[in-house]
Amino acid sequence: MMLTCDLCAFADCVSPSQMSAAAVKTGAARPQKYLVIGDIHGCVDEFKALIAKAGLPDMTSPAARAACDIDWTVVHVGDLLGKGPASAQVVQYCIDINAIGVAGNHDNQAVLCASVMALPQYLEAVKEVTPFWDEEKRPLSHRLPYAGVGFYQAGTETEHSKIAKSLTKPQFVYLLRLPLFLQFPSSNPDVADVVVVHAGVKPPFDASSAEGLWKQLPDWSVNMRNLCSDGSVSNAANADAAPPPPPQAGSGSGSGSGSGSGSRSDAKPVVSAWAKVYSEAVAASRASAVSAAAGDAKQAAPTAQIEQKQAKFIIFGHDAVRGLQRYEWALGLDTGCCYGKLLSGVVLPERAVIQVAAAREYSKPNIKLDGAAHKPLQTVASASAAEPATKK
Ligand SMILES: [Mn+2]
Repeated sequence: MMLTCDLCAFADCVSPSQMSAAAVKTGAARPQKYLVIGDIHGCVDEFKALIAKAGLPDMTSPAARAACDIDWTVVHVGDLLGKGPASAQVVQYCIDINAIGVAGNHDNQAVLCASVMALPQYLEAVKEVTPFWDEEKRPLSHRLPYAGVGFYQAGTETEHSKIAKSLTKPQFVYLLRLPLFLQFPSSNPDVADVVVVHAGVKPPFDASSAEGLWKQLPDWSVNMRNLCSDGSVSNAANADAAPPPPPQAGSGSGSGSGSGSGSRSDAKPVVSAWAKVYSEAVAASRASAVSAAAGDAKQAAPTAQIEQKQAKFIIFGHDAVRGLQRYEWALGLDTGCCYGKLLSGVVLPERAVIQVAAAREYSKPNIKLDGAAHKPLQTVASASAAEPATKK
């Protein structure tokens, strides 16, 4: 059954109200759906507005949730706090609606500050999360999945130390329990499983294997934005805006082939959005597996099975400069709400993108944020809807 969205103009976008009606018509058991939301950064009003716009019931009310014909879960991609007006309120609302999510670099900054300051409510939270540990004698924060945070000097006042002081014990418990990755096994055999991470992954990424998952560094999970042609990771926020290196005669560098000759020390490696590289690598790998299977079914079948099992659709945030990033195998949801742009979310498994505009600019960006990827979807005439990635 083909449905079209009444919220935006995207061909692959189906509004939750229509999905709800479809579910009732088929008489299926109450379907489970997720609303995955990009970097909220203290924008509590837009957070609530996006949930309402997506058609969810009052998620703070167990009765309203039970009465809904869809079993909804709200998911965030991290960076609940910082930059915006109401950091603690966003964390509290996540608790109030049982939202799940992953740790972002700003969330980690507040936890790090609390640890350095030994805030009483933070120490109480650590006792609850790790009852056997005496945080005051042996600070545990560096052993939790919070690598990659910036340095905080004891005794100084920073944006994140102020936020940390405003957080309660339950809010610290919530932050301390945020994982670096979440994975949703797809209930639809034709739709890929979903992985949620704040910043990114470094390919090759095999989320179906514990070994592959833990080869990812926590630093990458919360901080990375780019992959370089020499294979290294870069956190730069404005990599695309940087002028390309001057062409070197005869070097053939900068072609973007990804091979990365890297022989010239004065030639900077080509930098790409990690998600673009990841998505293209997954697509190419699956295409070659399929063609190999056609050529020699006996030999290639195991390869095809591995590709089918490993390929994950990755949803992430952390990259307000690039804004909405739609690739075949990845979706970037940080559309700079705290900078006065948009808060974006996606409904799973349908992958309907839903957005609300920020009420105002809460924080001044030191970077340029006015590309097509920061405008509401329905006004982006040239944008093409990415086809949902399939397991086939
Ligand atoms: Mn971030």
